[in-house]
Amino acid sequence: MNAPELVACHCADDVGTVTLQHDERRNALSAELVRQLVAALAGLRERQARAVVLRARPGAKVFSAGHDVTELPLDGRDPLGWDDPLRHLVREIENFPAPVIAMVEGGVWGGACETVLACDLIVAAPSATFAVTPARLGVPYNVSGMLTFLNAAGLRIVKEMVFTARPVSAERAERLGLINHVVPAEALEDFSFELARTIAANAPLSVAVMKEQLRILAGAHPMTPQGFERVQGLRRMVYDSEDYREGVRAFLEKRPAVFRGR
Ligand code: YXS
Repeated sequence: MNAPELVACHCADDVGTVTLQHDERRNALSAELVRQLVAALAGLRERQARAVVLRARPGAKVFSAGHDVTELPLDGRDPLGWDDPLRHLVREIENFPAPVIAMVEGGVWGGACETVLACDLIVAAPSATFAVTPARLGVPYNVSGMLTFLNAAGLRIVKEMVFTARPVSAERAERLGLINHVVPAEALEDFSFELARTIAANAPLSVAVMKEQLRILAGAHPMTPQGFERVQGLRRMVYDSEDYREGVRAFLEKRPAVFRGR
């Protein structure tokens, strides 16, 4: 039996549209949904799409609930290792040879927040909110993920988002430069696709190379081997902790987590 279609993909006038449509799971970034998303991007790369709009269904209350918590490992493996679906998705967006525009309605949670911030442009309806949630679950976010946040907002804003795990409104996100535009919900599609068509009408090679230059420059942060190993050791202490297991279990049991700092 084929897997249900969790992602829809369409391309017209050199602009691709990828729609998340796993509403009953609030578009949680499960391995299967990410597989379909990555396949959609591969198809658009084949078709040489010159811009891509990534969206949920019109009127969505939740753009994406983030990493699929039921797939977070509790056997001592790094929950955000190189081959984790979320890491794979972020790299696919960053490496896609044309701008990806996140068109956001509703809540963006956890790993979905990083996914949206890894997009090249973000246009949001006033209903959009952005929450970075590792602290809510006891998850030790990974280094490249933290760099995605640091490239999207100033250090103090990143600290507030990761320490509180509280959603940031679209209005405040725009004011902080976290997103490009907030537009009324009824204008969101026209605005986003007009932006996409404007990009698609420009020289695709120039746009693609400038995107890649900016990716390389934005990722050019010195970190010594000792520094990286220290971070990985600290992260292992977290994902080996009782608090991490408690955070995941509490989510699955639909109850508040009780963290004891061990
Ligand atoms: O109870 P059923 O079986 O109907 O399933 C419910 C939820 O359990 C499920 N669901 C999820 N399943 C797996 N992973 C998720 N992230 C997830 N989120 C939701 O979807 C069904 C409907 O959810 P429900 O009833 O809660 O919907 P709602 O409309 O009342 O509330 C929507 C949300 C998004 C506010 C709520 O579902 C929620 O708070 N979800 C979790 C948001 C979150 O904390 N995401 C972070 C995931 S962990 C992650 O991304 C990274 C590892 S990290 O944390 O490091 O950033």
